[in-house]
Amino acid sequence: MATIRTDVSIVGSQCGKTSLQTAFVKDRFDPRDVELGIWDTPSQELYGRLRTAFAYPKTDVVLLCFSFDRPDRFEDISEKWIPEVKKYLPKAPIIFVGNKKDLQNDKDTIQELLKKNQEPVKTEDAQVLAKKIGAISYLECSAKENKGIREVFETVALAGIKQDEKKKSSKCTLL
Ligand SMILES: Nc1nc2c(ncn2[C@@H]2O[C@H](COP(=O)(O)OP(=O)(O)OP(=O)(O)O)[C@@H](O)[C@H]2O)c(=O)[nH]1
Ligand SMILES: [Mg+2]
Repeated sequence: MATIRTDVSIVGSQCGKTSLQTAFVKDRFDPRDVELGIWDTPSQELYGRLRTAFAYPKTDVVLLCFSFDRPDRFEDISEKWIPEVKKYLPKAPIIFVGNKKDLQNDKDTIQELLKKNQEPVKTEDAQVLAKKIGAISYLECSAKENKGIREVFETVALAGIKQDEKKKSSKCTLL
């Protein structure tokens, strides 16, 4: 079987994107038949052009991430990332990912957030948002504990295969 190339952009506000891709690469796991091109995008505004000019034009699948210990950044998903992704990548499937799962029940994190009258992001809230934004999957992982990383990239690979099939079948229709 020919190798399918899937490019995935990892986006989200300073939430562990680089750690996620590093954990995956270290694991050296390569889903069979899919060659993954991983675009670990910088989230800061200063680098917006790096995402839109370099990463997005090659993107087949989007990994949209948040982190459990930053409930104050959770709204960035609807306010910043979804509008940007829908504008530049209207056809790309979105996989919604909760990073730093280890901090969701971490005592220190809970205590620190409580001081600001906040609490870690709840799984149920993330599931609701996943539906609202039309994500094809919602997954949780921890790069620190190396948990759930493989599943994230397996889901990317499967989405890449589906995208590839779609592209091929639309080409056939044209012929
Ligand atoms: N506890 C915990 N910390 C993590 C995890 N993943 C990343 N971090 C920490 O979170 C911080 C930010 O991680 P990065 O991977 O640099 O985040 P990023 O999304 O790439 O940030 P930008 O590139 O600035 O957008 C670092 O200090 C990491 O060590 C995790 O799974 N658990
Ligand atoms: Mg980074």
